[in-house]
Amino acid sequence: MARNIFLTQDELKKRRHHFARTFLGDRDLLLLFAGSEQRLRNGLDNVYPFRQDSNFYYLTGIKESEAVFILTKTEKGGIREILFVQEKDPLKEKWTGYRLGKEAAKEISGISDVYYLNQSEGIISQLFNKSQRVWIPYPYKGTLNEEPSQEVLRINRFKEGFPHLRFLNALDLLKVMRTRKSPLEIKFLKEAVKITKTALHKTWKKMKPGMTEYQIRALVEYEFKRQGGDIAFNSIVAAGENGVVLHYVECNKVVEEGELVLFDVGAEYGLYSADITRTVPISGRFTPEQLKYYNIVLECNKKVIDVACQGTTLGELNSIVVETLRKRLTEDGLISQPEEVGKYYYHGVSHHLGLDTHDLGQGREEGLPVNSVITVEPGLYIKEKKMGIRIEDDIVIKRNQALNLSKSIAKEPEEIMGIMKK
Ligand SMILES: [Mn+2]
Repeated sequence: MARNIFLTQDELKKRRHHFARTFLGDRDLLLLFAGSEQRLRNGLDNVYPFRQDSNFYYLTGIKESEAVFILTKTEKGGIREILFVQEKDPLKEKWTGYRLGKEAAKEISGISDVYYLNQSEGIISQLFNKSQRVWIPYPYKGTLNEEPSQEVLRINRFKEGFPHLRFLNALDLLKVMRTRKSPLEIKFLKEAVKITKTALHKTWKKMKPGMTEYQIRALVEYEFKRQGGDIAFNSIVAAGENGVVLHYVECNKVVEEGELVLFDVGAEYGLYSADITRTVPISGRFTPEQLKYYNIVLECNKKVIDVACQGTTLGELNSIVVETLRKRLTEDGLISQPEEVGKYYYHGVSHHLGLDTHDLGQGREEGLPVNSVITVEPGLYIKEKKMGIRIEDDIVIKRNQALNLSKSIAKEPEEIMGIMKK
């Protein structure tokens, strides 16, 4: 399997043309920045592994950092696409690896106007002078620590230098496009799910009480990489009580006999992300109490998948889970008032999935379109019983039903126990 997977020129051109035709007015311009290398993981020159900005990748197919892309219309109503990439630099390339240069960038993106970055200021100024509105997707990442990112500083400089321009948020436009997946995108997602499936099933056969969460996580991640995938997000392997923490990533506990282990993991393939959760008993058998609660979560998962289709909203899907849990947990006696369900289930059931694990997509109250891809992940977190259960599948929305991409990843208790028996 080839490690270097690219989107096709055809697909990229289609996306850019669609964007320009649908959203760009005559004196509009779309401006995208590639991600920058994130330095200082620690020390002076230890950089984080680079991963392209998803919007930039979506329209250009370019995985290299620092690039800039502009999409605008010509005076005759045609489309103009311009890409700026890093200069070739034999010395730097000896240290930090090859740069694409203009020719390879043209080849990958299908954009014929490719320049080096040192020409970008001049060309951007010319285009800005002829434009009225500039669409930029923001916020760019780097906002977690409240510091303005490099891109935000750049946008601020543009605002000062070109006061006649109106700057608008392109995320609102990109999210309409990115919500609906093309056949090629669904193919990549299927591959990401397939890699995740193999990793989970192989890991379940090997794991046993006494292993640590991080040893089990290593088995999963080894399989992702062995199959040519990447790790889409910080893997969660949470045993016993740790399963009630939604984004538990420490992974340093020894897994004890009889505990449940919650895996929320996803391979990335061609920059598309799987996102799968399964909860399995370390000892190979569910206890009767674990099984009782597991089956309640499984019921919620199946109900949502049965109902999801074109036009349903993420909000409606979540209500199904809340209603089902209210009913079942009241019957069980775990809760006595319907509101108490919030103590044991405290997130939404779905999010969009694609280039980003929490993908850019339409809002919770908008009807889902055909070929949108979402997760279905009901959960039940009972801290006092040291039990966290979540079952997550990835589905494609169709006109009258949903297509479950992760259907073949075991989730029936018998099936899971069968795999664990080896
Ligand atoms: Mn998820």
